Amino acid sequence: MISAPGAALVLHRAVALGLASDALLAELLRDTPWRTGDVVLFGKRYLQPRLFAWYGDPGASYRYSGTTLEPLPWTARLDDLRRRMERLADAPFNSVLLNYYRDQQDAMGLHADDEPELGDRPVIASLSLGEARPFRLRHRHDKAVKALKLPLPSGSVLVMAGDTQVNWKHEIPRQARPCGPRVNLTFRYIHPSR
Ligand SMILES: O=C(O)CCC(=O)C(=O)O
Ligand SMILES: [Mn+2]
Repeated sequence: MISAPGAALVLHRAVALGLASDALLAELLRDTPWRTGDVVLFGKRYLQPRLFAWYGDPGASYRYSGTTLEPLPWTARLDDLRRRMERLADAPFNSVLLNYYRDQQDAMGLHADDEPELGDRPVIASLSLGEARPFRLRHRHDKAVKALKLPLPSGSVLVMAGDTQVNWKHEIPRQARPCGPRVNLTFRYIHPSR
């Protein structure tokens, strides 16, 4: 449990993934059709300093710039991870966004996962593999609340729930010091009809 006013954050360290976290990282780096491009996903423009891939159930598509980004079908590995994350977070997931931060220059800007497709109080399970990049959280409404900096170790899962997205934004800042690759998987539930 991480103490942050108006947020529900639980960090699980060393979660059972079915294989070692470094083996899983190597497998995902090798097998994922990583892409980049001019895509807006969850309100963020994806000409980004990182690569990504989007998997999910057939209905869990995301509309952007008049187009629909269809999810790739679940691989056996990602489906197995999805079930593990559902048990851990006690919530259903029908999609996963993979982000690949190749080195210290790859990053994700400050944002909240508060798009209507995600529903009002989304449960998001965030599995980190590889380099333990700092995950920064800032309160959206109260400047007096101190920012948080959580290193997310390889094999850890951060579950964000409750009003976390209403009250906080988060980011993976660029780093000055060289670092190795990191892959993050955010398991989400997309409401197809919204
Ligand atoms: O890489 C991370 O830990 C965060 C990813 C994230 O915030 C997102 O995909 O929305
Ligand atoms: Mn996010």
